[in-house]
Amino acid sequence: VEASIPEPQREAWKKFAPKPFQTAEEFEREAIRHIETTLARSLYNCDEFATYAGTALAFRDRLIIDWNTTQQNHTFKDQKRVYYLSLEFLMGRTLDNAMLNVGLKNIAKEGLESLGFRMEDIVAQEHDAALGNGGLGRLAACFLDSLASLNYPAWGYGLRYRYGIFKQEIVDGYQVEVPDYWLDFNPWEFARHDIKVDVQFYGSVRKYQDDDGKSISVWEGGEIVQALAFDVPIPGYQTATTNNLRLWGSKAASGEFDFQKFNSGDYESSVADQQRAETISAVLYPNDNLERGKELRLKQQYFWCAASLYDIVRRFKKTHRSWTEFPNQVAIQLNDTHPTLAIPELIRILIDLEGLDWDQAWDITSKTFGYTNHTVLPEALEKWSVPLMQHLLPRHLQIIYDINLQFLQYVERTFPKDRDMLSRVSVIEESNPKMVRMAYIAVIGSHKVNGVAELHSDLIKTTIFKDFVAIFGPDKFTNVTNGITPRRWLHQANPRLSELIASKLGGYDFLKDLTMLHKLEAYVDDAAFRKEFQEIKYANKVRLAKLIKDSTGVSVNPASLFDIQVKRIHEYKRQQLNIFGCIHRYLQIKAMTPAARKKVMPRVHIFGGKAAPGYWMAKTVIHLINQVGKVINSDPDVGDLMKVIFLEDYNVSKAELIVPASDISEHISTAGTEASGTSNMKFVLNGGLIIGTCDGANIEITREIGEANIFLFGNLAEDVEDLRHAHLYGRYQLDPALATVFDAIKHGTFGDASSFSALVNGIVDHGDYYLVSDDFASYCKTQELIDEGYRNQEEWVTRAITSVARMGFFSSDRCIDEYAEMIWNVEPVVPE
Ligand code: CBF
Repeated sequence: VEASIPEPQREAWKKFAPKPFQTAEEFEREAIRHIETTLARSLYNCDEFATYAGTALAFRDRLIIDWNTTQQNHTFKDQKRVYYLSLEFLMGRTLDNAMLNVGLKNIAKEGLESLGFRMEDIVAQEHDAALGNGGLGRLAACFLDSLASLNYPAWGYGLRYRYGIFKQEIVDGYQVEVPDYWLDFNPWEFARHDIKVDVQFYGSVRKYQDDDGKSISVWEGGEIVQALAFDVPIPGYQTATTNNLRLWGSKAASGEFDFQKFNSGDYESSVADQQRAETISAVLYPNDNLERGKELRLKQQYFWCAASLYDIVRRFKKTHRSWTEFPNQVAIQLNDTHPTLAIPELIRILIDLEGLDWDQAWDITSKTFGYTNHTVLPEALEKWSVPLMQHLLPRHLQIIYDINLQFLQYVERTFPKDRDMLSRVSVIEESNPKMVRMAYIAVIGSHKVNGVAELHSDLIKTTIFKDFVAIFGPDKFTNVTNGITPRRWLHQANPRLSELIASKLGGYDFLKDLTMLHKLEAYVDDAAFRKEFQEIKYANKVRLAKLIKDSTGVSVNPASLFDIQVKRIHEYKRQQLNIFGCIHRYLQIKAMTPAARKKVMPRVHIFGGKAAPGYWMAKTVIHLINQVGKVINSDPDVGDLMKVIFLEDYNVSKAELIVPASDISEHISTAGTEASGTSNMKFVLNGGLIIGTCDGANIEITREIGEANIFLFGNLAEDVEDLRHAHLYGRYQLDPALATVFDAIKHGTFGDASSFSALVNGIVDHGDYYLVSDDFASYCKTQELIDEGYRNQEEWVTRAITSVARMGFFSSDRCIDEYAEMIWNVEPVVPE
């Protein structure tokens, strides 16, 4: 209040308050003003990058106006807010999305053309904000878009990594990681120099009794690192609501370097504190579905949770409500277990700093949090060693012990005869060293736990959280099937398809209510619609063929069947199954007569994705794909019948080009391993069919679009355990076609065979954990069905259009409404 303009002067302020641009001319004026005055460039010195920067700054100004109004309005309305805590936000580029969401892309296009620039070239200047690894981070970004579009008062909280996910280069067929320094020019963030939070690490806990005999804990000593807020505006689609994403950067608490050390000649250690502090937010850990237990990662997690909680509590305290109101004003969603420390942190704040007793603090905390589980893979389940936790966060470890004690006492009372249950559900794993099981804290400390697709939500209840279902009852566990934002993944990525749909549906309302797509089924037999639908797909394939040529030098024929698998490289996602399938196809073509070859359906097999730098087997898969491509793409016997492409540095902006260009995409994880998958949804929404296993959201996609429109294959989740057993006890036979593929690899057809021996041996000798051999025959058979299906273009188009029409369920807007109703209990706020 003290900082605001006094009432009598407000009229003067309002008179001069900035007005958002509306016309192409006003846009041009703003862009040029920024190019000249903010960037100090001139008419004679304005390239595409400067024009991007001017355009971005002009749009940023627009966003800020709505952002300020939204934040004021939310403060004024004082409704319950959602806080989405995610260690990853894979945002991609912002400008295109911002232009479309505020509905001014055409105006900007006109303005840019009159300055002599093409919109595509300008948009392409932007560096991706790649603060995530894959599905989990991109889901968070889609959710932010939906939260704003649906007018929910919501904030995202994350870390402002100086380096996002590494840039991938392919050198001699191998992945090489190059740092991604994305912050050279980032117009979309605002450093809030006034919002700083001190975050404590290490030290010790002193306990004493106060005059009333109450036990008091004081966490003292150790080291302080400062969290500095960077805010990113998140505009909703066709609404003035512009929410906030707050990312924390780390700084030394003292701010500057140590002058005394500097003056005494100790230059290196004079900056050591500063560097150590800044390291916390320096890099995104590049592991997807893999936890390595590194101390710096735990530091990142606490740093971010502590700063976010401080901020949330500070905002709540401004309203002077009683603490019991906290869960009525605040919903915090934990995106995976990464923010689990927020639970003991809130308890610490309530007990140690606000003086509440345990029962009150626990009641408030457990009503506030919801937890989303994204994986059942054992290697991805977070555990932290007790000695490390004791060292870094001594007070939190005590609180975790207290949570565990209360919980185990309850379990003992409820299941007095089941002693084993206590060790199974204990938050502390009795290993050497002892480990803290983060997922268990997240389950115990949240009022709802959800999985991200039906099969996955069922699996967590029967596997990793089985005992917890018995303890808390089934109602605590629920499902919210993932979704994607149709704004980015249809309207922005595939503008021609979006326009075609709008022309039939009477406008773009389907982008706000994706279920409206069902009306497209009426056009499935409309010849003109079908023709245009096909032309759009072809044009998108031409666009991708150009990207392939530019980045790999290989020419591909856009009339071929484009078969795409783009996602993180991981054994469970089974890119190895795909590349073995390619080799099998290649060997078949080689064995054919020229007459038989004429009947082959030409295909381009496109791969893309990053492997975690330390994940050697995934890197071997990348190497094999590149080696196979090298041989096949230059084999004159094969020509255009088959090409194998590895597109380097797969990221969000490349996905926007790749996804609309598929005929078939591959979602072929071992059944029961892919929690949901979201690229499957993106491909189908863009008129591509999919080949997939009965896994994750593939199952619900099948339910929605119909079995006739999807190519399912492979073993079911319920059979996986038995099959793995069969492998271990030698009761299985290697698929003969796969054996032939392995022979070709072993004979050096694709270069040094020893490079791939681990990959082959993992299947032949070491249990084939991902069941590649078991699914190989049905995979190859299904690929043949795809070839046949694609030959009949009329039927193929019918399937593709029908599928698009039935994808309404997979909008992230539907997810957000489900979270809001079932988990958060929040209502939208109508914008002013
Ligand atoms: O729920 C979003 C996605 O999260 C993951 O990427 C993850 O990191 N655990 C899963 O692997 C995906 O299945 C899921 O779609």
